[in-house]
Amino acid sequence: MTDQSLQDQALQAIAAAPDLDALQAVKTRYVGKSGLVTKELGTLGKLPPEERKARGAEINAVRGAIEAALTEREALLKQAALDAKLASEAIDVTLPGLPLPAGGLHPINRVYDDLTAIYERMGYAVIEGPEVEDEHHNFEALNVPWYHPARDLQDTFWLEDGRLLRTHTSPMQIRYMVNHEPALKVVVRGKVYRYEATDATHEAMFHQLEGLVVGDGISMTDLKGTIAEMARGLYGPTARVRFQPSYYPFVEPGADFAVWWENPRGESKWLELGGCGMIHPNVFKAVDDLREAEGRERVYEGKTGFAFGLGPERIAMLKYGIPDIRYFYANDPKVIGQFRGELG
Ligand code: YSA
Repeated sequence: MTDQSLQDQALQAIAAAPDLDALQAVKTRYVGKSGLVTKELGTLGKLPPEERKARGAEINAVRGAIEAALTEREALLKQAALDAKLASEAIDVTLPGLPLPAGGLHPINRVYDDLTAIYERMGYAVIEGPEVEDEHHNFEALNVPWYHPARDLQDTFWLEDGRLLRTHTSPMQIRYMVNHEPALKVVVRGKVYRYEATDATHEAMFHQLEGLVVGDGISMTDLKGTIAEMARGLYGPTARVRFQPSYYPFVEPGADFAVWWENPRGESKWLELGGCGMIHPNVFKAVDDLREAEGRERVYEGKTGFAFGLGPERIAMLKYGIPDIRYFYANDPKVIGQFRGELG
């Protein structure tokens, strides 16, 4: 092969090399240790000395041309590889972002918000209170002495220091009256705890809404009107309420109340919501005793008032079609994921 055709062949192969690996193969084939051009240089030793210089210059010219083409092609391919990498990693800042899953209000908070809105419209203050209570506020001051059988109705989680997890929101009646003078209207929202076996409608931790109204000349009629107004707020203007006599030591008389519940699918039933009644004089006396012990005036003797307590879980179960109370607190994304955004 002539020098010229060797050079032409090499330059063609260089120009045709599609990437750096292919170019490296071409380099090895022509100017590598045992490449075609290198081999040609190896033949110089066999020439007569006077021809060597000229022949050496010729082969080196071919080698120089090939190496120059290799360098140029290598720079080109490197740039192309870099351009391709940059293009593949480019970020299109005009593309819309990935949607982030939005949180939502827990069904119990939704029901609480509905209930408190109803009571705020009627002029009630909305408060919360401590979940760790003492025996006096949870039982004694509510006319439930230690020997009273009603204590068994609310099995208690006791703490090692003698305090307890409140079994209902009623102790806040006492705390609020000790710190406020009548007339007053207040609702309490918060968690309560009972040491009891759980089933589809009973949990060891659940919620209550407690209402308390104290003033002069407050009667059972006011209580019934208030519960009826709440029922209308929850279930519309034709909502019906039922009262049945019941016993709670802190009220006299006491009652349980239920609301007639129906949904568009034609299901309906009496929904037992909670207990209520006219505040027992012993509760007012216990409040005045606590006030006196704190150096405050006794102001509750001779006052009248009513109270009620209900469980929002029952309302939420029916409203959202949740068949088991335990779903509320199991944190299963399949359940709570349905309460994202603003539904219901
Ligand atoms: C009664 C009279 C008043 O003047 C003031 C308040 C009350 C209510 C009283 N403190 C009380 O706790 N009554 S209760 O034991 O019957 O509970 C009230 C409501 O809480 C029940 O009607 C029910 O809706 C709910 N509840 C009770 N135990 C529950 C529960 N919800 C879920 N799991 C449980 N284990």
